[in-house]
Amino acid sequence: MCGIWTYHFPVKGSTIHGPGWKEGEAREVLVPGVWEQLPDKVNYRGQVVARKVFTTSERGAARLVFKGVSHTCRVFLDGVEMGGHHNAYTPFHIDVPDLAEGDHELLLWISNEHGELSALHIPNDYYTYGGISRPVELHLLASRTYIDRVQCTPRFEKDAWFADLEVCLHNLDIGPASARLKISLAGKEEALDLECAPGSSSVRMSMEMQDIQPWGPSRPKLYTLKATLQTLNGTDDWSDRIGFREVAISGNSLYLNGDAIFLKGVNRHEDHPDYGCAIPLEMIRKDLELLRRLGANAIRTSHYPNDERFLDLCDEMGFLVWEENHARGLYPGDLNPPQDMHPMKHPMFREQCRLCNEEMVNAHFNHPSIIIWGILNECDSCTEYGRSCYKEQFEQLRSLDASRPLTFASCHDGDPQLPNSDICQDLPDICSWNYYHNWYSDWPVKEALETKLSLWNPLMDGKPYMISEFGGGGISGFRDPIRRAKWSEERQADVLDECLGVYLHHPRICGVFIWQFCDIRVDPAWAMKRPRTMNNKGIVDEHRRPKLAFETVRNHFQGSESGKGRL
Ligand code: ADA
Repeated sequence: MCGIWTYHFPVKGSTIHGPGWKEGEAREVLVPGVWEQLPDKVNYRGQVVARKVFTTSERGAARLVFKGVSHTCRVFLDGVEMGGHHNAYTPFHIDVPDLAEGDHELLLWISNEHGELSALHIPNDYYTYGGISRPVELHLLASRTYIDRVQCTPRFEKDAWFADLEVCLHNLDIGPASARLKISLAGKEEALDLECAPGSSSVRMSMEMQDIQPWGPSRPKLYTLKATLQTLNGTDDWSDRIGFREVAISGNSLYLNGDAIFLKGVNRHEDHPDYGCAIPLEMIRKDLELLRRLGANAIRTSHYPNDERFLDLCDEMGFLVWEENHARGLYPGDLNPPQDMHPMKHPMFREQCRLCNEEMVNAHFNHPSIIIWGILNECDSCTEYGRSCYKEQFEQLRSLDASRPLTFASCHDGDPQLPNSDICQDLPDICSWNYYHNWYSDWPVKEALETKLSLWNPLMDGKPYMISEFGGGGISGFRDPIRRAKWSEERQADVLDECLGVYLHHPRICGVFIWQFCDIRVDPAWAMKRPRTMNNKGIVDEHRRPKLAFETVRNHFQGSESGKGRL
């Protein structure tokens, strides 16, 4: 269902509700694609109806799968409202129990407006685009009882690999359905006869494997997991790729398949001047090639779940990923704001986070590249209310996936005895901090780090400790080799040189993530605070042209093979 869609813009000053949408301006957009790719819509914040006509050759059950629509949408099929979704960065689907043969009209009412629709898409230091930003799929179901997904947790025990599976099924009928489930993986076959209850159900099984090659950065071996569900009215099939690897924590170290690892990472936003957040697969691959050339082994999906095609490539190329839910800086500023001024008290905040976490983990569970789940970047981890939100979400993530460590990036690193400081460092498995000591202040990196460690080590309880953001701005092309003035490429390289010289060799640190991969567009509310109205902390510019800092980082990342656990 990718390809040319028509985006209908409302008549100026009106909104798009009801039949009025047809009077609007109609523009062709290649999907995945955001309307900001149209030069005259580059600043459009509003509503659009996206329209696609398609034809089916036979009648039957179907499933419409949307990998990402930015940021809020309602879905209409042949004039009937079928459902909707909030949040641009997680997939959702619409079941169509009985889709007739013939032509169909699919309409998506889409909004990228700020305000009551979304607690998570707020004016921010990145841009919220508008449109169908990730692929759309139409699945014609051979059976009204089908396989929703199979979640595989790899486990290494007594010198053997096991695949612990949860097979999630869905029965569209009102009565139970008898079915025969078959699973195949790495030469092993299992079969099971089931009674599938109406609605959603799941069945668990474990397979002991032979001759498995583990997945890891240097040898990212992938296996295809296949499942079929045979019922009286047809056979549904499903497949995905998995990798056998185990992530563990012991003391203040992070382990992959029993070896201590050090994460040499970069934060990456999904942003490009030609594509917005709807980055084509070839461009994603080019970003990852640049990161491989940099000598990075890890990527943080700041600050939202990423396109699954990015994760597929990370699986294939052996990158390690910290994937996080969608939130940045939901912090009230003063700690006793009026009820409606605390962004985490937006009426939809807790439900939209719950859904984002559930959709992120369920959709991306099998990616071996994801080794850490993160939440709530620089949100309110300083008040009892904020703590209740962090606690609730960590509990939810642990119930969805007990196999991966959890973290969140905090910037509230003042004196823990004072208000406005973080009170949540006991909650995550890994403690992660965003430091900009030698950019937003002139505090020398080593002195700042030792001061922070002396304050916070007792509260981090010996857990792994990462620097999840650090760096500085460099305006692409502003060279100043003598003065090395702020915002010059030389200064940015110096800032990163000082940080990496300390962080890569400190025994208490198990990973670093540079802020950030590329320069990005930001919301107008932030733009006037930043040169070029952009966030210029990329080590490449928005067109992926390396700055001086790129080589500085590469020398550090390539040169830090020494020392325990440096991958
Ligand atoms: C914060 C935030 C990032 C970015 C960064 C910056 O740490 O997490 O999204 O805004 O600051 O560039 O200042």
